Amino acid sequence: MNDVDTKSRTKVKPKIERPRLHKVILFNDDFTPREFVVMVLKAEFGMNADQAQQVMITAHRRGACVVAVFTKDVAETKATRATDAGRKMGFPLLFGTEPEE
Ligand code: NFA
Repeated sequence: MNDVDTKSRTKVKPKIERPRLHKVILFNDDFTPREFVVMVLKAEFGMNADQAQQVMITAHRRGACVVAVFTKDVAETKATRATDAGRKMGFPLLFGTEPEE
């Protein structure tokens, strides 16, 4: 075993890649009350009142708004939880995810 050369003479460049991040997107609808959207943004995404209001009103005016970016698993879990919070109350509130470029 001692005479087996295990030492690589070729330099291997350690290629560390950060995990791709995924956006959580809030979509507008005509039914979910504004205050409820703000409440969900605060509860599920840790936003303060001003941040939540800004994201809600942007989605309301433009049709959709990026809420935040996370790793894939976290983005999907949060989007599901936030969407379920609306569904539980009978609202069509929808959060989706999308990989960042
Ligand atoms: N458009 C909804 C309303 O006027 C509010 C809303 C904003 C819903 C953002 C979903 C997303 N009650």
